[in-house]
Amino acid sequence: MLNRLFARIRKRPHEKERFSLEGNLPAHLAIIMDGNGRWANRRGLPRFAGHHAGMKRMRQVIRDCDELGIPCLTLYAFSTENWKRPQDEVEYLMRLPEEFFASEIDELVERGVRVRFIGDTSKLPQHTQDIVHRTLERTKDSNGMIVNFALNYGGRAEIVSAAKSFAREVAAGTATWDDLTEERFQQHLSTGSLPDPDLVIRTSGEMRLSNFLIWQAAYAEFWFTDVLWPDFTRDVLEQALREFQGRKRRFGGLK
Ligand code: V07
Repeated sequence: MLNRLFARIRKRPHEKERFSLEGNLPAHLAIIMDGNGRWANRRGLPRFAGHHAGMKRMRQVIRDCDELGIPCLTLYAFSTENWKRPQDEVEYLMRLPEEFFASEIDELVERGVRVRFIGDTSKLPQHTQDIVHRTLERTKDSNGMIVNFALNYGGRAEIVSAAKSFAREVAAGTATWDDLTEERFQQHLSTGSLPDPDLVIRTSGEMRLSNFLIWQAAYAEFWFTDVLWPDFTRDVLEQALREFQGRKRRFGGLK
């Protein structure tokens, strides 16, 4: 799976890389895009302006990751906890996928991006679910980078749902409890056959996992920055990747 992913993405001749990361890139980068509200507050803007700036930054980071050759990118767009926010803010957030789809889908298709979703999308407003389906439909024949949106995602809920899914196999007689291994269980998670994230980035100074990919990130490297998500430039991304490579170089031989 990994080699296939890398082979598909590897070096497009017209795209100059600013530094060589060959062989040392994360196969799966996961990002907690925090600090959009704070970014707006600091500028005296309403919170929704921060979310909008965050969406624009996300678009740029997808491009950056594609150009750098990162095969799989997971973005934590909306957690199961985010429903607790004021209703007008939640409504605004639920409109962002539509705006993103309207402005970005052509470029995503052009880049060959395969869009995936994790999380319980059945609880999203119907108009947001429609966008989810249209996005999947438009990118289903792509074979480039995977962009995985976590929408109404929670790691514990995902594990419970995987446990139920395996239990159903046992109830149906297609498995026995003796068949349950880590590998088998993992297949019931929403990330399915994707590689585990090897680097998790969280912006805005918070140093917690907050129920994000809690099973999958068991062996991940973590990189935290005080930079707020709307200010997460290519330079900051490259800094994270360089530090990731440094850690791999120092510890890789000892494993
Ligand atoms: C959201 C912008 C990014 C920063 C974090 C919170 C706010 C893009 C999407 C999206 C989702 C599905 C899709 C296409 C785009 C999105 C939400 C919030 C809920 F198919 N940004 N973004 N969804 N933010």
